[in-house]
Amino acid sequence: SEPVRVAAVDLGATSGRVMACRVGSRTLHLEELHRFSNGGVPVRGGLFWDVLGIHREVLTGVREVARTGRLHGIGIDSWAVDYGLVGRDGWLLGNPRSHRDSRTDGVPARVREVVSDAELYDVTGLQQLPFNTIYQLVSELGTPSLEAAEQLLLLPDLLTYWLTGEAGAERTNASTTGLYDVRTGEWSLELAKRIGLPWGILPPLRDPGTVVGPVVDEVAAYVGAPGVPVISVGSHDTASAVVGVPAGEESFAYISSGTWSLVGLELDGPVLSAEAREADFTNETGVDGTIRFLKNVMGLWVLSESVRTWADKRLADVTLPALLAGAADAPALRTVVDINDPRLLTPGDMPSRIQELAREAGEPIPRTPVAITRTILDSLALAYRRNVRLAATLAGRDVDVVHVVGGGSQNDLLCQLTADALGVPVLAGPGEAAALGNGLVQARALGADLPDLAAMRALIRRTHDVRRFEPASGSAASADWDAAERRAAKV
Ligand code: ADP
Ligand code: LRH
Repeated sequence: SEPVRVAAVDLGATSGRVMACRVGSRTLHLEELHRFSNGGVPVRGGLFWDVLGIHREVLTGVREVARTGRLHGIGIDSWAVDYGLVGRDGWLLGNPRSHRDSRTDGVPARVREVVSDAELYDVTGLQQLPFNTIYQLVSELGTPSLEAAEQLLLLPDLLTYWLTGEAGAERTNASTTGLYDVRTGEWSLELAKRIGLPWGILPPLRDPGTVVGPVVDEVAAYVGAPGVPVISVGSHDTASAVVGVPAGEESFAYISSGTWSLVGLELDGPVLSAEAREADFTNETGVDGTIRFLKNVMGLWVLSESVRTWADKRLADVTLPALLAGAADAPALRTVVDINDPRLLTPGDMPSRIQELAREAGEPIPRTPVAITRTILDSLALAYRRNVRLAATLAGRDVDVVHVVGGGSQNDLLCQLTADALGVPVLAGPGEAAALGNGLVQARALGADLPDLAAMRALIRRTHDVRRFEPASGSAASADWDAAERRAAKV
């Protein structure tokens, strides 16, 4: 069949990009045509997204794709859980908040008084993250905007609404809200009613891979592409990234490594056992009815926020390449901390927080940017080790290899540490797995012969290089990680 060329819009919490993705029967090509930086905007104690700015960047990028060739479709994925509220007249009510805003402090405990954690997990299968949409909404109860809200639109759905005029909720992202029944694949209206949320604002659900509609006239005129369809993709960036994992027949775990690290397995159905709940694993819905059984690990956010802090202090040589080169030569596993400590969630002076965690844990305190960088990477690898092993045990699976995708797959030191920590090979790349997953799902909706995820992944393997990291051999290496794990467990 004819190759298709689509715009894959992939919005991360630290950067957004618009790619031209060309998909043929034996070819798959990604071209980055627009990239912009993204981040929370602090105002009056709140942390917001500049959503109109993001919309404008999306339009700029899509126009660039249209200017440089044919444009057959547009698909948008972004980070999960955050949303805008839309009023009766269709206008956005207020500015969407970032999940790193502290307005949800104490809210999970209030919800727990009405619905126990066990009941909640049994319906939604989600990790208890304070920023899940359900908690953000509860924090808004009684506010003028929630009272006036007619629809809740998750961020990629909101941007899709502005492109097409069609409101809806794409399933992979809906599954991150805490209001979605992971077994039935529908909103849990009963849950919403029990905690007093206005359940009528939850829009109709749609599957990834359906055509939402053509762009509205104003968008068509701006990008110069009348009638081009917007296609719903795995609109949760992690769902698209997992589509983009170039796995074959092997028993694999994945780490979608960006601002967050999402560490887990692809399964056919959810694991809702008490053990999975106690281990705080999430069951998010993937493309083609799969389940993403994973743990949110704090991720490279801790490093990027540290770099930002050092840059603000005008410290010399604190660029990422210099820090990583230094960290590669620093002593291994000297200091490990609990990288998932909730104090690392909000923006701020990350290096001081890392030092504080080390002090509390009785670990040597890292003093220099390089030492702190090494502590972050060792601690991330340790968290990957713990959670890949936990996922495998909880799901009754083996793991022979770990695929790392996303920006973090370019961090050689972290990939090697991950292989060493787990004692299995790491396959790193593609760095833009989410954009590939986005483009492939669009291509299929437009008629490409990609019947299932296996076919999509085979095409990625054929067209993209993957780098292999072998684990360090020898019992001394694994004994070091065992000892570090015991130290971390005492934290
Ligand atoms: P998101 O989509 O969440 O914004 P990305 O997938 O773009 O995140 O990953 C961003 C992270 O990837 C950065 O914080 C950085 O740590 C890492 N990264 C990106 N490029 C490189 C590189 N060339 N070398 C090392 N790390 C990199
Ligand atoms: C990664 C991600 C992750 C969510 C978080 C809010 O970008 O979507 O899967 O938990 O952002």
